[in-house]
Amino acid sequence: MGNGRVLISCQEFNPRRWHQLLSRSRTVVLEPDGARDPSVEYAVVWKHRPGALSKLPNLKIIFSVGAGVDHIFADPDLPDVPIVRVVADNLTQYMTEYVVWRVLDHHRQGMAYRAQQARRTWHEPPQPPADAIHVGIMGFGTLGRAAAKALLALGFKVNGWSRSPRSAEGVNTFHGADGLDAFLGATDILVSLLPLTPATRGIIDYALLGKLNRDNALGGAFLINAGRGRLQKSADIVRALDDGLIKEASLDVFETEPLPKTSPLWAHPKVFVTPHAAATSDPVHLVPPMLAQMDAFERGETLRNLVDREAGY
Ligand code: NDP
Ligand code: OXD
Repeated sequence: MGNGRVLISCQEFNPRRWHQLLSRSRTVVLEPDGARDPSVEYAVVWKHRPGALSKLPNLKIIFSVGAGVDHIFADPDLPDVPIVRVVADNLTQYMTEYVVWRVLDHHRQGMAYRAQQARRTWHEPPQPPADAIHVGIMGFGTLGRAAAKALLALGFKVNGWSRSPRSAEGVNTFHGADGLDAFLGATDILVSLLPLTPATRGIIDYALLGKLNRDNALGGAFLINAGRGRLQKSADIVRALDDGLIKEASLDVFETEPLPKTSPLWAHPKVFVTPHAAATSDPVHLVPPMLAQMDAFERGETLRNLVDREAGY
């Protein structure tokens, strides 16, 4: 059993299974009892209450339960300790599946076929091949690069957009604000896998969607957002759909979650909604590497998958 205790601080999420698995090698405490515990050295968090970590005098590391860490930076009293995010094959695989599923559904005209089936219509529209379609991955990081590989294997053309220059075999890469318009103009199906930061908040708006390539084999542009809800302006997406800037959208994330029952996205015939389920954090796969990092840290080794506080991801 390692020495440093672990505080689990979560909202909107039941940490029972995380507690069980972490307890196999660490003493685990919960709020409110653990909130001021001087023997707590690690915090495992998901949307923790602002200020909840500020009373831990010996906190050494914050572990995010997810790959995204915007929920951590929402805390104005965040202690100045390293933050470790999730990078795990299991989560990457889930996200790759989601992206491939949604790209193929738009490419193979799933929405049109479902509408036809409801009308009992037997009609085969023209089907462009994958290599006629350019998928643009906005947020070309761990998840974006893995999805790109799978899409390339299916024959799609792939573009990637990141903050700094990146290269990947077979992918046409763009970066920075200066590269954004060229990236969008070369993209038929936009896949957002960006983190939510001050620089990316609200980036998916009407103007951005208008820059996608609509003159393509599918007869229009498409949006898939599995990054974060606050990257997008939902009202702009609805307007872009209604004005024909984009043909269809698959949305896994929303400005407000759960998506309010009153949202027009639920009933929009061109929108496919999933409840922030693209890539779930499975504690069976994510707790062992967390525990291994705690042990490695106590042996004086360097931490992996650290968040860059200045960049916000
Ligand atoms: P990474 O940090 O590995 O990748 C982020 C990518 O976004 C990088 O390529 C980065 O550029 C790029 N980026 C960041 N800021 C900007 C910017 N201002 N302009 C252009 N590019 C930018 O993260 P992951 O791939 O692991 O995860 C991405 C996001 O996916 C998470 O932050 C989370 O929000 C979301 N997510 C959603 C899930 C779901 O179930 N819906 C599940 C898991 C994650 P650079 O390469 O230069 O650093
Ligand atoms: C994550 C998420 O960031 O589940 O991992 O959204």
